[in-house]
Amino acid sequence: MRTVDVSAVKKASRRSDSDLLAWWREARFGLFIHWGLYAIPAGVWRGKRVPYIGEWMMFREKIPVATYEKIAARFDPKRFDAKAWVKLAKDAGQRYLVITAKHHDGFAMYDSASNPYNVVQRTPFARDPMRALARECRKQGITFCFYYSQDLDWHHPDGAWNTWDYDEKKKDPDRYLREKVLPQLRELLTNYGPIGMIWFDTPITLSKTRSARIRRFVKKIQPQCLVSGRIGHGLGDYSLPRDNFLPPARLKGDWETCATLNHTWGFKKHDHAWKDPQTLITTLVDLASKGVNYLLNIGPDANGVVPAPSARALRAIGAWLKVNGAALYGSSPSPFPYEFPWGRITTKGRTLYFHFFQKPPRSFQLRGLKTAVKSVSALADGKTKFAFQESTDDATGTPVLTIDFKGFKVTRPVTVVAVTLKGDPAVVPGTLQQPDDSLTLIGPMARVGSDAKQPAMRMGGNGLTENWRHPEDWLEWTFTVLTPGTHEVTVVTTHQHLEPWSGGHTLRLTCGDQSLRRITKRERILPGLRSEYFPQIATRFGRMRFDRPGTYTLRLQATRLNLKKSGKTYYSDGGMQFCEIQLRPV
Ligand code: FHN
Repeated sequence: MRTVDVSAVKKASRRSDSDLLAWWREARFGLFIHWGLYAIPAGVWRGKRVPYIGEWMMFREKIPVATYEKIAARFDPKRFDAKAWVKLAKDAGQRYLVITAKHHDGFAMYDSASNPYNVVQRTPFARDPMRALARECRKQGITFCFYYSQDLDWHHPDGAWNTWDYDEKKKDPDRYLREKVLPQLRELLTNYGPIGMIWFDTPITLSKTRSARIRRFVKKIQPQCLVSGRIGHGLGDYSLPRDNFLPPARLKGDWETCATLNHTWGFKKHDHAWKDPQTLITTLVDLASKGVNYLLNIGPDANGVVPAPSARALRAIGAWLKVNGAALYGSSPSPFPYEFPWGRITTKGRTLYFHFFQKPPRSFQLRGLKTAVKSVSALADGKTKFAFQESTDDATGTPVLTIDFKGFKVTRPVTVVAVTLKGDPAVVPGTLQQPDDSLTLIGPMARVGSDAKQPAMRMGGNGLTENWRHPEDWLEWTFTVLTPGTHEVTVVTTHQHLEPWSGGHTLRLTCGDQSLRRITKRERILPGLRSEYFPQIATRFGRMRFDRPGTYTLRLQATRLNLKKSGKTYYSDGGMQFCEIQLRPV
């Protein structure tokens, strides 16, 4: 086995902390690979389709260790081709690759000297696929990273969550760390060259001390190696929201959303719910505009074959990135904290990239950009220039940029226009009414307050409210109306689709002398990207009128919270997860 000179790795990588994330920020898009023994049952156990994600088979069916171990004897992926997998990531335009070195089933998919339950010792394949992948990644210029399940381990007697083979009371988490996690991390960090990141996951039972110990251990061996947010206790180098989560707004700090191409991570033969390239490209853009990396997963089958629909979708994203990559790689989020009805914005220095999800009107308006514009051109050909005009809305003083999109050519599914500025981008800070007269009040732009001394509710880093469990707490927005009129008011809340929705709360909305009161009901789920895994549950509240142009203040207070029905889970505090208020002209 090839070993790396650790002192050389350390020396080469002694960079300041802020530089550590530079490659990852530049990358914006990565390939996740879930591959393990679970690819053999592929979602079916003893003739029965097992619900939920494929790699959770052992847990869902409470398969005894002795039985599950036998699957290894059938693992012989004849068509595994490291070069082709890495080439697929390349073709997709992905810049890093994260693969499951050990998932929750405890099986090491690499040559682990410290634990015999691994792919070399227990399978007829008897090779280390990670060696080949590490080599190929280096050759093809992709940053190689490992996924490692540091808490859940259903194989080790002291690992978390196997209570059908092992007595919970006898578990010693420190022994698990000592015997399995740390020795295996040492192997992963010394035998495969420089590792971009260890992607830790599901820190459900880990104490802060143990998370910190694992982090220190990694950094001591490879100081430049990133540690994912799911190391737990906020100790990661960047943050992760829930799986497949698309935030409602731009986030503060560094984030990554990991996502599935169908509904599972590990291969399942009957999951054909493939996302189409249009959805995936739009999601990539949406996330980049909010400062979030996209880590998109494939689950190769037991033979080592990447499902054809996954490969097709990834290549379609790559084709789009070939033309439009300048607007994505190394981009910063939009200077505007909110989404636009027409698409999204990414930023690179003094250039703003407008990503249109549909063809814009010939006379297109952007409100709120304070910096003067130098030029507007199509990204796809770099030649087509568009005329523009800068003005100010008389009544509110809002800057308005009007672009004449004569000759606009659509590139499916997202067309990018580069807007070069004369200075650094600066925008009007509050919420503005959009040219289609709509207004959207998002959580992260609200003031959080309370009739009590201190609000118990807070805005979570992921853009949703946390701990909204007290009727004294409220959110308040100030926004600017340019075109007076009457608006239909809708409140949108959400939940993770497999967990209970916290609804039935009585909410009061007040704006000047207007007041609306309703109970949140699942009246309809808004269509769109975000709803697939986090249904956007809309409740209509009635109408509000804004009689004159100018600024308004609106307060949202939950006067009665219905918390009995909404259960707390490992992830959710059971309170109302508020997304936004939509004000739409009638
Ligand atoms: O339980 C795991 C799951 O199997 C999968 O690995 C995902 C990927 O983000 N992480 C956990 C659930 O969040």
